[in-house]
Amino acid sequence: MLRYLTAGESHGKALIAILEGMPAGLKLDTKLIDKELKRRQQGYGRGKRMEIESDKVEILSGIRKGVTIGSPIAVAIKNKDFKIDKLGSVVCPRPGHADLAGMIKYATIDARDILERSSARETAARVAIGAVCKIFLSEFKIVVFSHTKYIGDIEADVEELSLKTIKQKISNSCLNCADRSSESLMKHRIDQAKKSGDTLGGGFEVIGLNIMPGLGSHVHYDRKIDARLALELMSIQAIKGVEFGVGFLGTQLPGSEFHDEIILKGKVLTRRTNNAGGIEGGITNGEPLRVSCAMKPIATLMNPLLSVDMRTGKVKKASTERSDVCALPAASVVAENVSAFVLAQAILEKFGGDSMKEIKRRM
Ligand code: EPS
Repeated sequence: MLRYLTAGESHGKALIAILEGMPAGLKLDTKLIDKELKRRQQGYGRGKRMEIESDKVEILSGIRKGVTIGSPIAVAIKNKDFKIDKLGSVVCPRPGHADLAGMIKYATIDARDILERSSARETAARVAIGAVCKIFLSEFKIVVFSHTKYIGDIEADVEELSLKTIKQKISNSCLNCADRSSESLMKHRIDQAKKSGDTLGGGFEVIGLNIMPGLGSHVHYDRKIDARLALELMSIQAIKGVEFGVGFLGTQLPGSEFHDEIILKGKVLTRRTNNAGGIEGGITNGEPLRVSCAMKPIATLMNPLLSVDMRTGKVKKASTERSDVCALPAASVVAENVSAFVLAQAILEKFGGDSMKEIKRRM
């Protein structure tokens, strides 16, 4: 069973992860992993940390001459900004961050012990292992990408665009957005938020192409692939909602407009629509995967909300930490990569195989 573990703190020595269960015989080009790591660092509205780090992966195990050998793949991303032991205490927990809940849980009045791990920096490790999974998926022509649907109150007008067009249009967008006119409005909103010491969230969609039917299963709740995707996506920092296909709004439609009629194109079974987002009964149905996430505005405000000083009990403004104004494009890169992990896991579950050769033969 493909599985992974991550470790590491935002200002610790490094972010690390171990991916166990990847078959032998997969060529790992670290440039492709570094490309995903770089994408995660980008996006209009990202904070100053992104000027310090230039995340590169070090593969510490599981390969020989650049090819997997079936053993656990350990990766590390070093922190240039390694200063965890020198950083001061954080005693006024930030509303919306893990600070106060973490302080209560771990019985500390210093949120630094919490935020070092709760920070979105951790997602660099998840992107590194997800990028390995994207390389695995590319062996089967499966492509996973994402695009920005809205930032704050500015929505991208992409309804009429085909998936192919969306994929083309996002290529040189600093907000991973397929609609140029709303992109400039989004940038303006981000500038406004920055000026007033505020932050922005938004929504994005992950799309998967060429995914074969039959991944996941209806037979048990924890084998449903939408449930497994939801877990991986919900666990990304700041994600407050996950929806598949036409999502929450779509559920207001009557069944006759919601469900995707089954049609024949020549000899090929296909659908007239894809409101389900490529999954029915917890199983992929051969249509493109479409899953959207809602991201709350970043919790650290440079114009902070009220909090309480945990040393004195006095009401005070929350602490401020260097932070992003908007990290939506970064979150969507993380979402692509954790989705790639779930798809790779489901493929290995269905087709099994200890080597790429064996899997391809079975497929
Ligand atoms: C981030 C690293 C962090 C933050 C940010 C994103 O680095 P630093 O704390 O040194 O600035 O910039 O994380 C948050 C804003 C947060 O609240 O988690 C990253 O690598 O994505």
